[in-house]
Amino acid sequence: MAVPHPPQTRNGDGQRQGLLPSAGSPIAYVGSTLEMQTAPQATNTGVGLRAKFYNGTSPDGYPVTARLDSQVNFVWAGSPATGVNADYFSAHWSGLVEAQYTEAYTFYTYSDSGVQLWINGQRVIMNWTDHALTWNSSQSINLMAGEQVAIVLEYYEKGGGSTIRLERSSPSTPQAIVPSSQLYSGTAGLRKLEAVLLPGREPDR
Ligand SMILES: [Ca+2]
Repeated sequence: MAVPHPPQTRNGDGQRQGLLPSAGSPIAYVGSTLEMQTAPQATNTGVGLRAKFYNGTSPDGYPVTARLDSQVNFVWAGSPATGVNADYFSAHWSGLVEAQYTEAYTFYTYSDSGVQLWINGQRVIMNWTDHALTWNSSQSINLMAGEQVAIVLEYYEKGGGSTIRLERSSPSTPQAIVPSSQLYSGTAGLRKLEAVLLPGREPDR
C-alpha cells in the first residue's frame, strides 16, 4: 500500500520542506533533510514452511523426517511421509508468515484431529483434542503490510480421517489457504528473522 507523500515545497535554499508528521507516524528524519521512509511492502517471495513429522502424538524430540511444505492443506489416507505411522503421528510446521496489508488478520485451522497454532509467540488456536473435522479460529491479529511474524502449527492424528488445513483472512483478504508466497522458512526465513531480531544489521548471507 503506497503512502501518499506529504505536500512539499522548496524554499530558497532548495531544501525540501514538508508538513510535519504527527507523532508516531513512520516518517523519519535523516540528517538535516526531511526524508520519508518507504512504507513496508509485502515481498511475496516465500516458499513454504519447515515441516517435521513424528511417530506418536507428541511433536517433539527427534523427528522421523523433515521437509518443506509449500502450504498446509492435507488430507492423508495413510502415512503422511516415509517412515511415519499411518495413525498415531504428529507434525510441526514453523517459519514466518507475511502480511500483505496493514489490517487485522484472522487465522483458521480445519483439523482432524488435534491442533494448536502460535502467531508471533502467542498461542492463538488451541484444540489439542481428539475430534472429527473442526474449524477453529484465532482472535484478530493486527499486522502491518510486509510484516513477517513467527508461525508455529502443531497437529496430531490418532486414527480414522486425517486432515489439517491453515487459512487466513483480513478485510482485504477473502478467507483462503495461506499461500506459499507468504510463508518463509529455512535460510530465507532465518534471514528475515535475523533482520527482525537484529535491526540495523544487514544479513550477510
Ligand atoms: Ca482422525
